[in-house]
Amino acid sequence: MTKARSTDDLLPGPPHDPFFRAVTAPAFSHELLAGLAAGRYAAVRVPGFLPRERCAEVLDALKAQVFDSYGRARIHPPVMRFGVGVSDHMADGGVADSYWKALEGHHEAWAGLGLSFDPFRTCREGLAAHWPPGVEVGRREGREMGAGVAREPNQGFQVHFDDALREYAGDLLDTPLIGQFAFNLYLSVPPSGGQTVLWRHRWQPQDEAHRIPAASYGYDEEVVRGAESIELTPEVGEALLIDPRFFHAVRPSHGDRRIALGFAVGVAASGKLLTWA
Ligand SMILES: O=C(O)CCC(=O)C(=O)O
Ligand SMILES: [Fe+2]
Repeated sequence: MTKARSTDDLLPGPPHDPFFRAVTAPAFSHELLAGLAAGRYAAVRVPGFLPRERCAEVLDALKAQVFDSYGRARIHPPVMRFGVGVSDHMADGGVADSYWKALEGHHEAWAGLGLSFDPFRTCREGLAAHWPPGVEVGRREGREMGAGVAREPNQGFQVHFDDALREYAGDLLDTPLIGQFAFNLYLSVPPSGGQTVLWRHRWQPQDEAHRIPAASYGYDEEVVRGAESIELTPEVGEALLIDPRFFHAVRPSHGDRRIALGFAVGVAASGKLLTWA
């Protein structure tokens, strides 16, 4: 007979999946990246990933800019952004020419901030510092994708998942992916709200009944009812890497702007990390 190991085991409560957990660490170690890809973790947090002064430099520059909004038919409530994301340029399961055109303006806009460093490069380098296959910005038909965007979901992100395999017909990048992550680096967080919530639920066909409305990226929260969840309150300078195939959401912010640098990360069969936005 097995003995209960602690009083926790004696208390009635919802069963817990020990692999559905967020770990906090001083760096993205090899073990953590491999564990996130393998499904041993749901999220990895690295507080202080970007030093305060560097966060402030990017934030101050961004605050002087006018943010754009994601396509409002698909993203509601609206999410503001500075920079170009491919999700606004999807066409027939592929990438519309408008994406490449928009990227030119994106490069000009980011260069116009006059930053002393390239924040997306710094994020990539920190992400892959202990990952020998390395990281680079992904390519499609030989052309380099966007490196990242600044996103401001002050009214939150609806419950959704991200999976390039399901969003695009064929491979989005020139290299097929065997795993995917979503990277966020928080530059400004509100005093209340703004939590990132992850549910231990991956898309299944029946979930489409909860999509709101037909063209939206989001699902009614009913879709994750009863699923185990993790709620994370981001801190300035923190980097968060999640498995975006778990349904996730961002709660509305109160009292200040919630601005994060973000990009998608794919794992190629070679192990190389490939980013895009
Ligand atoms: O801002 C966040 O914390 C998460 C945003 C999100 O949906 C993602 O990175 O895929
Ligand atoms: Fe997402």
